[in-house]
Amino acid sequence: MSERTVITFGTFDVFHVGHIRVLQRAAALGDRLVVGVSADALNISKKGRAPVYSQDERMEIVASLRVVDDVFVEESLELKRDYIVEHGADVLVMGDDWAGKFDWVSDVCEVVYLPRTPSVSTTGLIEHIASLAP
Ligand code: C2G
Repeated sequence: MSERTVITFGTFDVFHVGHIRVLQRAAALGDRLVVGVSADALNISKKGRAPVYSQDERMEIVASLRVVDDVFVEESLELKRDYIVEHGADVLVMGDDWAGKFDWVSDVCEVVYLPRTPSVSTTGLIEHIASLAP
């Protein structure tokens, strides 16, 4: 049987335990995990600010993980189907904050939404660190 490729997407800014857990659970659904790391420009246009870590730094962190086989830059949310086809993915995994949002790619692959890890977020960490400043 051919290997099963899993694809997932994210910003992975200020990398934390919620990020590693979703990547570990995604990897466990197949043989190979490919990760689209969102471009700085995509974050600026969608969230109105640049990530704390640059896209090169975020790509380097995600690529270094044992559960990750390949990384690429996600330039646009609308290109999801193209990325899935290009990387030969059999399954798209997203955290359930995106539940239902990417069902439109289910013609090219299976779509799975995994529960988020509670009580940890990049925004929360940034606020916590900012509160430590004198
Ligand atoms: N995540 C999680 N638990 C948390 C925080 C994040 O499981 N406590 C998951 C998210 O659900 C997502 C992944 O970690 O699957 C990356 O989260 P973000 O970096 O916040 O990614 P986001 O900006 O939502 O992705 O195509 C999607 C875009 O790339 C945006």
